[in-house]
Amino acid sequence: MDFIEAKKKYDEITKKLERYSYEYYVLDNPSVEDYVYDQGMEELLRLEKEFPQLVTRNSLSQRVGGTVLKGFKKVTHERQMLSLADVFNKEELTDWVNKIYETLGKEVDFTAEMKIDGLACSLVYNDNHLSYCATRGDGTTGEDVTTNVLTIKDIPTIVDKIGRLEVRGEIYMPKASLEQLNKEREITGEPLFANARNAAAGSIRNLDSSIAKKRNLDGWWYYYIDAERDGFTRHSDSINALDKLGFRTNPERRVVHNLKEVLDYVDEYTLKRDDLPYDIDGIVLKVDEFKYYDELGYTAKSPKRAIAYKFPPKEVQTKLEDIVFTVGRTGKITPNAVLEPVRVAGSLVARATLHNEDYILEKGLRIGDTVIIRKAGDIIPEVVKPLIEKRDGSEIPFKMIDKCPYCGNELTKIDAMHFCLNPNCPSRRIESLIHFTSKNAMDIEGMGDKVCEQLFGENFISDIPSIYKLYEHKDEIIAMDGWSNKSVTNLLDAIENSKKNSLERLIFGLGIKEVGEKMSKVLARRYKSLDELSRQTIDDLLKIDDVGEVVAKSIFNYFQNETNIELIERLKNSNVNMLYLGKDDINETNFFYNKRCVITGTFDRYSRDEMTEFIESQGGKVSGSVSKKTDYVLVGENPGSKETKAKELGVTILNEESYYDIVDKNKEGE
Ligand code: 3BA
Repeated sequence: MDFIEAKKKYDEITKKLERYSYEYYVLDNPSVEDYVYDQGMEELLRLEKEFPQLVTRNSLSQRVGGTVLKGFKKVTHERQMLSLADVFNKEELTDWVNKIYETLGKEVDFTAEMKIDGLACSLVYNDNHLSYCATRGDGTTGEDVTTNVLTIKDIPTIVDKIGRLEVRGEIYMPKASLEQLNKEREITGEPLFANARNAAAGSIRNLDSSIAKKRNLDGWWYYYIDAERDGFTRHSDSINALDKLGFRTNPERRVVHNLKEVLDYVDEYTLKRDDLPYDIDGIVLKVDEFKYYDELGYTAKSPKRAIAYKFPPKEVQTKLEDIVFTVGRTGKITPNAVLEPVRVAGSLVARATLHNEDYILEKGLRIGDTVIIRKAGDIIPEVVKPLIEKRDGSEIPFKMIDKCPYCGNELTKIDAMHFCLNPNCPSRRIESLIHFTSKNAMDIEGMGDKVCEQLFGENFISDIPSIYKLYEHKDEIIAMDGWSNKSVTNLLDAIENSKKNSLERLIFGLGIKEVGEKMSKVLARRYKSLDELSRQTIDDLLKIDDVGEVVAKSIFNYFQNETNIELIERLKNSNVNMLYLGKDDINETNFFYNKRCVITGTFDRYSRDEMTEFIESQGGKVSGSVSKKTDYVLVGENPGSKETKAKELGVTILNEESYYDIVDKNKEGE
């Protein structure tokens, strides 16, 4: 390879890795397994070795990684949060150990510990009190996630330690909680978390702290910064001290004294890993005695005193028997792999999503192929690749369908996805039923996807209004397998109760394109009845702040459509409530009525989302930047430049206390 070729390859891989990294750190939603990233990185490093001129200050190899999100207050780490270098097999691990021995001129002890699959965070205490908790971010700057972290039990807020104490570790979601959460998300139709890290990160980096509270998170604390200053000489001693101070420290840690003990520890936990109640993705080894740290030094990104041994992913082979298509509520066509059932990471896998046409073509899958299957994060089955050497010529190359498998309608391609845009497609109708009954829409308990599918399959329900006629089939349902008088009665009661829901649930449940949960609330609050909403022109709708052309058109078109008009009429005839029942009545006696507000800094009692919701419920508006039109700037702790700007422009400032007074007054009035 010449330099030009290498440079081209180098740039290509960099671009790919940057995308993976963005998906991982910013979206908390990686499209590939860690090892794909690792492989790319390895290749990059190989190229750099061969062509050192490739390395620039911007090279991935020179960056620590991660990105800081908007929304949380930024925190600069007093000590940079570095990364851990990785090894992927026992040979590389052995080399690493020997290198340490060589550098130091003797054999030394290591602490071996679990590599928790979570989100690295730093807890900072001053004179006994927790000051804040920050995520790692890009290593230099993280996000202040204190409010969220305080929802986790067992995080000490007071410690017996004068002066500054900084403790780092990993916040994670136990396996059982992740399973439960994904089960719930499956029912409500939300995307599943691919692994424990994403789930933990998604919870901690959510601006709404009530989410973190519900998510059952925990922490393991593995790094006592300034332990040496505090008189400790070994990592293991410092962690024991953290334990005494009240931090949860992982009990699997152990001091190992030589290479054999290192490798035995790895073997032991390769087996025990599945029995732990939390996910680990490897093992971390750290030189135990602090006195060697300086001598060992650092690479651009990580301290040489520590290494992560990463477990190989669990993969199995099976046959790709067929590729079948499902149609989602929006008409999106998803190809799915039908697999010869195999056991992977503890459960039987027979299906795996193939996402879209490009995904299949990129992997070059053919029906009849022997394929490698893996569970991304031990949860979501994924087809990794075909084994080309196992082909016998009978395999059939994949061809995307051009007609809907349910209604025969011509498909429309938008970006990489195919859609069936026939609103009457039977498969879309069933998805629309599932959506209508789901938790955040009409919340009809006992009517999840399976039940919807069953009732639809039996022709007891065919579209949304027919749900309210289900009672006509009561006896027939009772007679079906798996149903009893009681369970059918419960279901019918739940359906009856849903008639009383407030308008926003109905609007969301109708599944109008572009109208999500939040928009449904805005519309319900503004128009108070479905009739009023249905009368709005595109221009009327465009007057709403968060409504653009696309949304306005979609809402307008929905109410022009004959099928939809008839559907709403039938719902009315079944006495489904079509009025907004929210008790916040917006009027000019409200403090924030018609006021434009800007929030800066953190407030003890409320998250930013809660404050926004309150101000909006009073008829006010919250915006991001201070201008002459701003009525109030709400200033919490550690405000940003917005406070200065407010003073400059002479905008009224409300401090924490005044804001709480306003909220409290409002409560008294209720
Ligand atoms: N130990 C992650 N870094 C870790 C302190 C060093 C370190 C980790 C570790 C650098 C785990 C990089 C992010 C970071 C604190 C920097 C562990 C784990 N040790 N057991 C050696 O369980 N995932 N991650 N965290 N400082």
